[in-house]
This record gives sequence, C-alpha cells and structure tokens, in this order.
Amino acid sequence: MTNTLKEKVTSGQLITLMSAHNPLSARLAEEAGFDGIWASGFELSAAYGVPDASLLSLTQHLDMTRAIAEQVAVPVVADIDTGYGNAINVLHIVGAYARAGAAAIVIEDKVFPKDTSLLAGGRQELVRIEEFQGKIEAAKAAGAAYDLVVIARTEALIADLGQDEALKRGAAYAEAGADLLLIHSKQKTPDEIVAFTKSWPGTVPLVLVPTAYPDLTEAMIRGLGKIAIVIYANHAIRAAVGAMREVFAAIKRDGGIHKVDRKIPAVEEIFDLQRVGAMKAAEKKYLR
Ligand code: SPV
Ligand code: MG
Repeated sequence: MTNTLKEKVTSGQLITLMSAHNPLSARLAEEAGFDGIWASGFELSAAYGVPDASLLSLTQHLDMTRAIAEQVAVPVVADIDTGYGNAINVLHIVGAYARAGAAAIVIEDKVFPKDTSLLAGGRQELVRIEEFQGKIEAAKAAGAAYDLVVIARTEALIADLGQDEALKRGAAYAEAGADLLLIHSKQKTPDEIVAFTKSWPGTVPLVLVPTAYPDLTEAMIRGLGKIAIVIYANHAIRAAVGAMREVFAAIKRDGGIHKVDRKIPAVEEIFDLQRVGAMKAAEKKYLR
C-alpha cells in the first residue's frame, strides 16, 4: 500500500491535519476536507476525562488509532507521545501502529511519563539528544517495512531551552533519520516559530501545531516555506465541549428538548455518519 501522506509531503503542498478522539470526529474532519487526521493523545486523554500525562495505556491509544484508521480514507498521524518508554519500547510499538493503519507517527523528546505541553507550569523535561536519536532510529527501523513516516518532535521551546537548543536538537534528529521535524511552541504569538523557521536549514520539512498562536494562518505558513504540515491539534474536542455545554444548558433552561431539537443535527444525520445506508444496501443483497 502506498503511503499517501508521504506522497503529499513530497508534492510540496501544505498538508492540514485535524485532530480526532474517535472515528466519528475523524469522519467529520475528513468530510470537512482536511488532508489527514491527528490521532491526538491530548484529545483521547480529555475524552477519558484524565490529564494528558502518560496516564492512558498504549493499548487505549493504539486501539483508538486503529478504529479511526478503519473509518477514514485519509492518512492518520498517530501521536505516540514519548513512545511509552525507551528505544526498546519504541521498537516494539511502532510496527503495531503501522499495522493499525497509521501513515505516520510523531514521537517527542520528553521524558516518560510526560506532561502536556501547553499547561502553564507543566513538567517539561527532555531526554538526552543521543537517547532520542536512538528512539528515532528504532522508530525508523520498526516502520521501514510499512513505509511509515517518522516525525520527530522537539519540545526544546516548550521547555524554555531557547532557539539554539531547538535547532541543535532538530539537526540531530534529522541526522538520526527523522522524515520531518515537529517544532512545538507555547508562545502566544508566532514570533518564536517564525524565527525558528527562518534559521532552520531545511534538512527535513517542518510540522507546526499553532494552538497557542492561532493568528498564524495557512497563507502565512505557506509564505514561510519549509513547513509541510500544520496540525490543528485539539479543535475536535474543544468544538465538542462547546457544543455539548451549549445544548445541555439549553435543555436545562428550557425544561425539555422542545427548543433545541431544531437547532441540533437530526438523528438521520447521525445515521448517515454511521453509514446506515450501506448496511441497508447490504441487507438487501445478503440477508436471505
Ligand atoms: C496532542 O494533541 O496530543 C499534542 C499537541 O501532542 S499538544 O497538546 O499541544 O501537546
Ligand atoms: Mg500529544
């Protein structure tokens, strides 16, 4: 099977990924026209009601990645956090993600257990560069048979280690064989990311997650060059939370569902998202 994500990266167009925490949100993202799905650790953690701090098991995230990949045609990029341990854990799990249908994995250079990146005062401790190079090499080796894209993510700016450290780590990760580099930032303006992009020698293309600096538009990202992928990393769960809060409050306020009914998607829309039509067609064909 050809890796369509790899083809898109090679084509030079800016790839947009939307987050998902289940197959339904992934299907909605595909329907909206995103190029691929971000199987986000943050979103899945939030969906389980727990912090994004290495609390969910590998199996929980792997199973959700598989369930998502089974329901969409666009490529799925799996957020494997720190790789659930050391390079041996990475070697052990990356093939499983590829077999689950992931087109790419993103692995970050924080210590296990990690803390989420955008939390004020979060624990942001990085592993040694050599150790992370070993993890990247393990991921490449385990993914080779599947043509898996390996994206190395540095948290140097998240950990306040500065541009030089971020550039040094990026270069070391590209040297270790990473296909792309995700550079994460928690600054409220794009300045830090713009400065990094300008200094980046372009050894491998970059991946951005503009959650903290939402003013950086796709047009601006294209203008910067060197950036292959933009990830909208938590907009499915935030949209879901906003929509549920609003509807639940309205039902309580109105004392029934009589007012909201016309404002929310009809049950038939959900049937469509469940592909009930295809099942009905199959019933005609196979049920005797
Ligand atoms: C995620 O969506 O799980 C991410 C992006 O890794 S962030 O939450 O910003 O770390
Ligand atoms: Mg994550």
